[in-house]
This record gives sequence, structure tokens and C-alpha cells, in this order.
Amino acid sequence: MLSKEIEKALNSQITIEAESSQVYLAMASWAETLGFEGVAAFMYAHSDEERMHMLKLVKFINERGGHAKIATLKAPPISFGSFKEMFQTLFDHEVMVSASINELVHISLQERDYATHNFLQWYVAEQIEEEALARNILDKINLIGDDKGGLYLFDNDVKLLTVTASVDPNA
Ligand code: OFO
Repeated sequence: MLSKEIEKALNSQITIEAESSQVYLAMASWAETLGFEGVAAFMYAHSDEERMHMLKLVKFINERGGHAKIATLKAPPISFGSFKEMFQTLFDHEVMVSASINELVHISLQERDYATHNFLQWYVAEQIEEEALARNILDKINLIGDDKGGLYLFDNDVKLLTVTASVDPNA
């Protein structure tokens, strides 16, 4: 059985994951309107991943006798400046998500809820991967700068990352 405090904290994380999914969906749509198919495909897949992160939490809370609540979400921005700015926003967002997961881990230890602690380890590992991936993309885009040909190649490159980074929803 979940304590009220853990239930509340996990529910807040549902909202964070849902908002991540929305922001990345907005990024996908923006990139698509600019004709960058690779970046759009990458962001659509990332948005799906975040929805999966959210669903995992919903199921876990309900399985443990709590009630997963679905909250209203803030509307994400419509455009994101440049791709460099967009991927910086993505990276900063993931760092914020990692901090939030760390806080959840901390609360689960305080409450001696080892089942939740164990469940959260999946998110801890996932955040290491997501931050590394975002950092990797930022490094690439910093090398390219505003070079049009470079951006074209970058778009193709990111398309490949989408294939390799695709997730197993049952993981
Ligand atoms: Fe990319 O954040 Fe979910 O966990």
C-alpha cells in the first residue's frame, strides 16, 4: 500500500511525464512544418516514450492501491527558435526530470517504501540514457552551427538515432 505522501509525489511525476510528452509533441510538429523529417520523427518517438513513462506510473500507483490522477496540462510553446535552442530546451527539461526522479527516490527511502524505490530504479537508469542522448545531439548541433548543408545531414543523422533509440513499451 502506498503512503499518501508517496502517492502524491508519484502523481506529480505523472503530470511531469505527460507534460514532457506534450512539449516533445509540439517540438515534433514544429520541426515537421519546417521540413525536417528526421528531427520530427525523433521528437514524435520521444513524445511516445514519455507517454509510456507516464503510463508506467499510472499502472504502478493503481496496482499498489493508490489512485493515479490525470491532471490538466500547460500548453507547450508553438515554436522553439532554432534547433540548437530546441535541443537545449530538451536537455534542460531532462535535467529537471532527473532532479524530480531523484527527489522521488529520496522520499521513497524516507518512507521506507522499498517497492517504490525498486520501481524507480528503471527511471533512474532511463534518465542517464536520456541525458546522454540529449547531450550527444547538442554536441553535434554545436559543431554544425547554422550551416544549411550541415543541418540537412544532421536531420538524416537524427533519423537513425530514432531507430536505435526506439523503446520496448513492455520494458
Ligand atoms: Fe525523458 O523523462 Fe520521462 O522519465
